[in-house]
Amino acid sequence: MKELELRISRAILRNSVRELIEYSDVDVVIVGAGPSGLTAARYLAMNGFRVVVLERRLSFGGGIGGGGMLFHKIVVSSEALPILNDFDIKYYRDDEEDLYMIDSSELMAKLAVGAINAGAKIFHGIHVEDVIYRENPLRITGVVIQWSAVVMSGLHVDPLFITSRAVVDATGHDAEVLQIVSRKIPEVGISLPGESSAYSELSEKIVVEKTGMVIPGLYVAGMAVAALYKLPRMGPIFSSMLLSGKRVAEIIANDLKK
Ligand code: 48F
Repeated sequence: MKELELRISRAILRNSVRELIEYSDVDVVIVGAGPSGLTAARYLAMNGFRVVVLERRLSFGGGIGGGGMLFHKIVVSSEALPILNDFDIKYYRDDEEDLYMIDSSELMAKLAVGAINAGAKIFHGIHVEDVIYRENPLRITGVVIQWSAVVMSGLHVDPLFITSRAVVDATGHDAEVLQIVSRKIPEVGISLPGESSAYSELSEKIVVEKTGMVIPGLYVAGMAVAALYKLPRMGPIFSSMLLSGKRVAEIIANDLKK
């Protein structure tokens, strides 16, 4: 019998590499495992699409964990309750306001469980550093990936690629994928003004309305929508993040089925 150390290592390498090869070509790449990305992942996977979520950190939930100024409660309005029910997330109504309360830990955990149980694959510690594009007609056809540890080390290491029929920028306030596209493919004409100051009620509405395709193959959801269209920020009310994730999933499902 070989040493256990060798058997452990070979089992991890064999299974990880097999899956990385399997997920090197998918229907949808979602960049970011925050609330919008995880919600989109569940609804797309439930619809039968092969979905991979790439998250540069070693955790789920993006901005959920910080709650509102580190308090452990998240707020949603009644519009998001059907999504909470779909994910089996517990909530209750505030004593005084028509707002619904969720523990941030439960929201993070159950959004991730919901996405995974629906069949989405989530890889942690992978940083999306660029996109793949083709001309005539111009289209985004995948992403360029690197280990987050390599990015943090500052070493010069060439990346690898994942091809897909759709890429979703669900990277939050910085809209990192859109920033890259606006800088590196100027001919697509994307400019990124960044979000505006707080106006929660307005922002909750328009973020969902403006969710969708940016250019063929590239979609935007969550706070990245606000960065793209200079919409106000809304703070720790998360209805529009969940609704935006669901909406982008519906739009992509419709586009890919054509
Ligand atoms: O920031 P994040 O939670 O985005 P979101 O889904 O939700 C925004 C809210 O959390 C909150 C808010 C709502 O009221 O204002 O901020 O729009 O999650 C984005 C995730 O993307 C990851 C990042 O680590 C985070 O978990 N991410 C960002 N850039 C990259 C990335 C990248 N280049 N590659 C991989 N992951």
